[in-house]
Amino acid sequence: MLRYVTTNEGKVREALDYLDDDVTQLDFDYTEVQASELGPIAAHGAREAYRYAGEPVLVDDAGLFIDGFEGFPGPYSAYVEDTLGVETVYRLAAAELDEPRRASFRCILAYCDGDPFEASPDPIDRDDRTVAAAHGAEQNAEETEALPVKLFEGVVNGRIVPPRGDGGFGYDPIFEHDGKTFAEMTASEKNGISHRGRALAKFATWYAER
Ligand code: ITT
Ligand code: NA
Repeated sequence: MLRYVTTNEGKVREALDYLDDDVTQLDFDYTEVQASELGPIAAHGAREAYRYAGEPVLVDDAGLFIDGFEGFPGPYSAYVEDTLGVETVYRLAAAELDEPRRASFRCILAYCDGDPFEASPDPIDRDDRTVAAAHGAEQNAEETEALPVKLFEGVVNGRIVPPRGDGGFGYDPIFEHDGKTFAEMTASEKNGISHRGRALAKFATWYAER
């Protein structure tokens, strides 16, 4: 059975649209290593979650990248949502940036099942490895780092707008794509074009062929 590793119910609802009934949520809060990109965070999370679960795992790491803020909040999106809140992120962008305030949502899915397969090039560089090893000290850090991980990326472009709509979750109300915010879209509309939907479609194709 495939475990979708996240503490976020919103992600699970979207993922289940792309994956069959054989998938269940694993509510596991893996260590988020500090990195400027999502790949290393997701890869480390997938290895840690696989060691924890002993079953195939798919980790979903996502974030909002605002162009005019050099990608902020990016990998820190969850922290910034919890501390400042989405509305404040909009107000900061409105105060500091000219229209159209371009941004993108990015999602990286990281798959690990302990089997050797053609893994993605390891996205964790040497500095991140040290951090990851320190966090995973209670496990066998070296063995964990050797686990192959396959990454799938999805990106969607849009712009930061005043909050509209009450669907979705997180930053959806302030992210507009094609005239609608993600929070104004139906679940299937969002899933058809979103960063998560795109990454899930790639994963589902690869997984079905295994
Ligand atoms: P897990 O790490 O347990 O999966 P999380 O919510 O902390 O749950 P992330 O670390 O990936 O997830 O943080 C992503 C942040 O970006 C968080 O604030 C989410 O609300 C937000 N986010 C992710 N996907 C989103 C989406 O599709 N729409 C709006 N906001 C999203
Ligand atoms: Na998180």
